[in-house]
Amino acid sequence: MKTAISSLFFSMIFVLCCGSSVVAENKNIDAEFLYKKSCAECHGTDRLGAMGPALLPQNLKRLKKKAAISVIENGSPATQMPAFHDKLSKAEIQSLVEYIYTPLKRIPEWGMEQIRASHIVYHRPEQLPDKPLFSADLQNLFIVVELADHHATLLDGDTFIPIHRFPTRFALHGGPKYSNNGRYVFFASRDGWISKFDIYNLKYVAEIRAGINTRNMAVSSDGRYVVVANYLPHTLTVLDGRDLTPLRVIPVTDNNGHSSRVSAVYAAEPRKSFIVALKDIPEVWEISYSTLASAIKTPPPIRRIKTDDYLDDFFLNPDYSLIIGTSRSGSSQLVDLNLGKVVHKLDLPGMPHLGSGITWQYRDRPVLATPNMKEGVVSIIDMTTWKTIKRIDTLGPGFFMRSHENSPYAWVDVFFGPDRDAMHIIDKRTLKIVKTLRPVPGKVSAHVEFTKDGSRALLSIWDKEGALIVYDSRTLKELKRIPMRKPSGKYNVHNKLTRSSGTSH
Ligand code: DHE
Repeated sequence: MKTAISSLFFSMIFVLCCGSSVVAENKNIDAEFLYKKSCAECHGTDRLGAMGPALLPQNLKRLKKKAAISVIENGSPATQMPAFHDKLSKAEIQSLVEYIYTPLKRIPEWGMEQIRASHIVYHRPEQLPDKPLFSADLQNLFIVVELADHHATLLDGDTFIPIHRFPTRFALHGGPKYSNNGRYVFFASRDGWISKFDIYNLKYVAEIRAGINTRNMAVSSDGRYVVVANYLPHTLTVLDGRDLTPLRVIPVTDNNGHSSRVSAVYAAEPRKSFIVALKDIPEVWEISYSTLASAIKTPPPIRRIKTDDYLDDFFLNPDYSLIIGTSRSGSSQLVDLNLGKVVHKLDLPGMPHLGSGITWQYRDRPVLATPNMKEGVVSIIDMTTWKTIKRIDTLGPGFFMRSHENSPYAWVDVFFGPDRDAMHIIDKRTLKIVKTLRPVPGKVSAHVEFTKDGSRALLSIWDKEGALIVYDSRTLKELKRIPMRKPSGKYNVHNKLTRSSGTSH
């Protein structure tokens, strides 16, 4: 006891002494210079976000300064944020935290006027021919996003020969969305640009900057509406899916006027609505497609469902009646969209990356499986009782899990740690890891997507000089390597449009 008290006393003295020297040192540190040197490349010179999120008090509301210090020191396991403890002193980190919590003198307005002014229409969709410029199975095409040099590749899913490679906006994030039976694909960049590309004519149709710092976007399957979820400003932007004309900016606030970043928006096709989860208000919103027809004149009615906690990450079950949501504090909840309330607590050890969960039939019941970004474990949840029936230990926290209706295997990556070059293959019938691939030792292997018939699995080597590796999904033998520049994700038209249970939508 005595030892504990004296060591507490000494550590208090240590903290006090160090604290005062940190304060003294802080005065001599040029935080703005430090920010430009260490942070601006990812978070934007103006702190408004780029590859990384905006660093403003408005967006850091839920992060205590102490936690912010720890993020800068140790990095953030679920993101690309590196650790700075060996590059910056304690005082420098402290001054950076003060700097990012200082309000900007002026946050640029990004309302209807600015959005409208950014709108570019390259081609009126109705003026472009309906016949594709190439021949291929149009349902078995892939779009591959190549992050290293901000390009995308249209890939033939039968021959695995690239059809067309084209530039994209800086730092695309999230899955591109297909509409109109796969003719068009929509991209969202972290800095708010939404682009519509005509796959048949290999041309951009239109672009618009819908936010300053954007989270993701959803498109109704007929392509009529696009809803963009923003971190900054705290808004949803509704666009006409045909040429991206802006229809309405919806401020995201609760009934008391508190505003919130948007966690994500998804198109719930069976419900004919958009589902929106919020980051700073414990609510889920539902906005019906039919109410958007008059969005230009009147604000669409919003169905607000109260939740027990924030929904930082979530996924929807196959018929879109339930949301499985997790918050950064670690709580997981099941929200019933029909009943309009939280119906269960869930036992998930950490936060899954959005859209990482997949479902399949295991014995007599449907199960949901998800990796998480904190621990090396895949949780298998019985979707009838919502109990975790198995936790499969992996070699490290993972980002993405993927399968296909015709495949007996689920592939899960190990995105972080010394084994980040590993890809586990889980037998969906036994819930056991049956193989661990290391396609390129030392380089991250991640994000698998299947061909339309599920016979081939495509895996990314996440490197500037990376590759897409094609596997026979039954024998697990490698068939082909296609050089690619950090192919962050690949998206199969058929699997996305049919909402395959083995992938994200
Ligand atoms: Fe993602 C999807 C959020 C970090 C690559 N990621 C998504 C989606 C969201 C999201 C909301 C769903 C969008 C959609 O498809 O509609 N991502 C977050 C985060 O909150 C997190 C943890 C922190 C952040 O930086 O925002 C995060 N994500 C990353 C990365 O660091 C990754 C690996 C690299 C990158 O691009 O920044 C990354 N996220 C991806 C990819 C998808 C994605 C490749 C699409 C997966 C799919 O198959 O649909």
